[in-house]
Amino acid sequence: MKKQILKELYKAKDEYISGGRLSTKLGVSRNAIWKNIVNLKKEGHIIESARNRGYRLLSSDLEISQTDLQVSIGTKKIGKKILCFDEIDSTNNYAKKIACKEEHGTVIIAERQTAGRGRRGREWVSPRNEGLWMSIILKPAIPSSEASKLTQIAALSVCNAIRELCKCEALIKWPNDIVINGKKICGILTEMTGELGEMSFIIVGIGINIKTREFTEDLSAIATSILIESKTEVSRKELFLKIMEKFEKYYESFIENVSLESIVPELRKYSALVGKEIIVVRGNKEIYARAKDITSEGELLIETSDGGKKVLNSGEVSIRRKSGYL
Ligand code: BTX
Repeated sequence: MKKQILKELYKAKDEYISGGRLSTKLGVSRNAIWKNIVNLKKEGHIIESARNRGYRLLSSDLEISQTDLQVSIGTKKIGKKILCFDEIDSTNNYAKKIACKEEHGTVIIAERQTAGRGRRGREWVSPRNEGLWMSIILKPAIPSSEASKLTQIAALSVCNAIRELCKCEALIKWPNDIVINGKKICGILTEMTGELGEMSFIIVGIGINIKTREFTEDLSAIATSILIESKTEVSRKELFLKIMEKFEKYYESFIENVSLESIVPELRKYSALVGKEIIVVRGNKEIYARAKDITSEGELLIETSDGGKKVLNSGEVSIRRKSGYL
């Protein structure tokens, strides 16, 4: 009912729509309408209530608006609830704070992050309006050892969404980056909490450079954006909706089959590493190897110079191509 009311207010644009009209149209009492409006306001939608006139949706100042995304999204659970911020330290930090009381699938989006994080405390540069900086709260009943598979699900969702909407040759640099023409366009940070092999929630943080025209000197050698690569501006809203749609599909299949099998062929097909000479960096140790395959578990199979085979299953490694970042 909440979503239907939101849709009606959205359709009315800047006009007021009375409680009576809403109640007749949606077949519920005026009291039920009022209760749902209170909840929508609590969720952050900006709705004005005026005596004798009714309710009116006020447009948000944000370029990406919670209401706009929420009425447009077609998913069942992922992104059903969206919280948008103008500025935040890190969407992953915020998601962790609220995850206990929020429903599965809730998404946090910020126009800018002041302390965006990569893995192991590294910084993720997240300038205002230039990208999609977001985190998904997930509550799957799976053991913690399976959590890294959600990074693969997110990676394929972003990779395919970019391929479809931007006509760019996006590839997945296992385990957590998406690259175009050898430069990083997206990073994924999956974090979890839980005890004794059971987890209470997982946060999948996704950062995508969309409209950035220029990177700082230290990033320009390794980073790129969709605008730079495709020379066109993709709508952040369209890209967001496409990623949510794909993520939900892959996620549901993973939970249902307790396996990544349905997406492994595409993880292989779009791998930036398979067949390439790579350097695996773990702490200050470096292993020279050839990336051979993505396994049915979404791990990276490598062959070391002495012919030994190894499966890398943890995100706690960094991969470099022998020549530079990729
Ligand atoms: P990572 O540790 O694999 O990559 C971090 C490294 O990437 C940095 O050390 C830097 O060299 C480079 N880098 C930093 N910013 C950018 C950028 N905008 N584009 C390309 N390269 C960059 C990758 O970690 C995981 C990043 C996840 C980011 C999302 S954004 C939403 C969510 N909230 C949050 O705090 N993090 C996640």
